Amino acid sequence: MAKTSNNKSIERVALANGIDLIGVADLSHIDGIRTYPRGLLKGYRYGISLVVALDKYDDPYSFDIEDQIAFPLIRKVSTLIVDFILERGFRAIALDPNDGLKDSGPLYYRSKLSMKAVARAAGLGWIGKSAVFVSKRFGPRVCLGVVLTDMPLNPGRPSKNECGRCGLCARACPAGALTATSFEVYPEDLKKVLQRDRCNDWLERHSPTPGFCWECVLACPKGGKKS
Ligand code: B12
Ligand code: SF4
Ligand code: SF4
Repeated sequence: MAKTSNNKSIERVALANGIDLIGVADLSHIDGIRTYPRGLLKGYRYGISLVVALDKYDDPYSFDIEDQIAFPLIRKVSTLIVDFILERGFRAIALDPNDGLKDSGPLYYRSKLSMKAVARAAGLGWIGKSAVFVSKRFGPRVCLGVVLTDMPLNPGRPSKNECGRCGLCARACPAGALTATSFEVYPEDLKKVLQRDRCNDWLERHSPTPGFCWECVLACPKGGKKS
């Protein structure tokens, strides 16, 4: 009963402040995942996944919607949720939605924790052949946040992969960075699915709007599209 009311209270805080979808992952479902630091998940039982849908904004893919709108919103709501949980005597920390570890070198492609993995374990969707998280409701056109906590909560059930035989994301990628490889939960070897250097190189040097690209995301037929 306490768990259910905790879920409801946190959901209320999130939805009232602009988050479109929220879910709870039992972290045992991502046991063994790489984190920085290594013991990041120690003492936490749940990952609260926060989803901001992008289609609802006017022309969201023509400007840096992540830095200007979605990430600031996720930071604000993550802080509200952390405060709410701390006030009730439990532990909580927010991860930054742009938590890449370094600007260059071997840790460039690493973050403290994969937010896609938490969103999948929460039952909000799956990791697609595009290597991004595909939400059941909004498709992959979303940005993600995560709050870790030990507050008693009811977790969701991890989702199944629904990509099937589709491969539209790979066909749309201007950098040839995606291979359209099938997998069920997550790719054993991410390099076989996404060539990160190709993607990153496109983002940085060739994209018409330097720094970002949404082609694989926009090609995906999943989730309700605005138009
Ligand atoms: C570094 C980074 C990049 C790098 C590398 C991408 C990569 N996949 O590694 C580059 C610059 C290439 C990049 C590109 C893009 N990115 Co980026 N990126 C990140 C960042 C900061 C870290 C990702 C990371 O940790 N990578 C390391 C690898 C190991 O982890 P991963 O791919 O995330 O997750 C894998 C494992 O966790 C594993 N896994 C899953 N479950 C489990 C369970 C267990 C037990 C285990 C062992 C493993 C496992 O499978 C996952 C899929 O491969 C995240 C934010 C975050 N903290 O998640 C945003 C993030 C992934 N990016 C995002 C976006 C939107 C993009 C782009 C569309 C560009 C853009 N417009 O901003 C492209 C998409 C490229 C693509 N097709 O994947 C969004 C994705 C939203 C979504 N729908 O999923 C995120 C979540 C940012 C956010 N806060 O919203 N990105
Ligand atoms: S973000 Fe662009 S370059 Fe990177 S995988 Fe997607 S379509 Fe390809
Ligand atoms: S475009 Fe198709 S293959 Fe790619 S993530 Fe979406 S459903 Fe999966």
